[in-house]
Amino acid sequence: MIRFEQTFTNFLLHHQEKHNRSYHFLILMDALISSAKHIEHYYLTGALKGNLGLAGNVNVQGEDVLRMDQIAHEIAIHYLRVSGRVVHAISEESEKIIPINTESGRYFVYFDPLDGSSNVAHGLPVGFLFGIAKRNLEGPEDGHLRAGKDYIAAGMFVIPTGTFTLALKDAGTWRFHIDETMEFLKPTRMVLPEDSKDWELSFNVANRYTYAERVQDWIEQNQRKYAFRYLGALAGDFHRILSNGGMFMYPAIVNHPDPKKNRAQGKLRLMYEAAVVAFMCQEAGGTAVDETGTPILDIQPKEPHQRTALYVGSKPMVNDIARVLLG
Ligand code: FBP
Repeated sequence: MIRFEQTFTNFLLHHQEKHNRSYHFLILMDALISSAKHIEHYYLTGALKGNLGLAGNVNVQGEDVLRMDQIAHEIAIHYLRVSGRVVHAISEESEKIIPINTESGRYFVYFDPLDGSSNVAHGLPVGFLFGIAKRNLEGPEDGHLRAGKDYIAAGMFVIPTGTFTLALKDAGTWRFHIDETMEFLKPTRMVLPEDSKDWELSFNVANRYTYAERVQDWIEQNQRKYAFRYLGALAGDFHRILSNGGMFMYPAIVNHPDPKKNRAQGKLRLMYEAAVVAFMCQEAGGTAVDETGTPILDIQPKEPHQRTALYVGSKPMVNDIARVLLG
């Protein structure tokens, strides 16, 4: 007896039908999936083709651009363009907002084509993160930057693991696995486990003594309760949190011995990193806040590459540190 699993396309078709929605979103998702498969191919062959090194220039964040960052960006922009469904896109690898189908487009796409740059040179897991918002179809559209709470979907591909996780507004967070025919299959609803027995704590321990005193104190009081895990790529670390529960955090750096290395605004980017995992976490029963205890999804972005501190995961744990942050 051959065992057949539901495909992603079939899953989304039924979702759209059930909610009386259009086919436009399917075309956009097809573009994102084609991008991820293509990026995964380049990443898997990166070492052999010598694509895992530096590109030789610096991005808007002042960071050395990796050859793979450029390749991943180029691939994603190509497929978003040919989808004909995107008004404009914001990419970690482009300083400016990228106008695409400004008249006929229906969605705004905010993405990080290759998240986890410190893993690239080693071919270790990285992520393709994206958030999607919809243009105003009832009236004039001014193209303003959307807060996470206005996203209609957000997702991530953990590359090269063949896993894809997608959250749909008010419809949950779903994980899919790729099969030998390169099809994403077997929709599995992700709900953060209530039982804290497997909960994990994930942060860059090297930064521990650069955090605010109250964050350091919270870590001191709580660290022995949880297993500690850190992959160094948000997509990979959050992938674990979605399965096991717990919290991933990238707090503000405010006590660095070299003041030039302080990051009072946090490191991660709001629109295509923090808000993406916050949206998926909320649809999976969790929550996410910034350094002031403000919900990440409520933060109205002022500029495309705005940074934020991030605390994301199981509600009891995030709410516990949020109380400390709120002071
Ligand atoms: P990039 O998008 O430049 O990779 O930065 C984001 C990121 O790599 C996250 O994926 C990860 O959680 C964090 O930065 C790791 O930072 P650090 O190396 O300081 O721990």
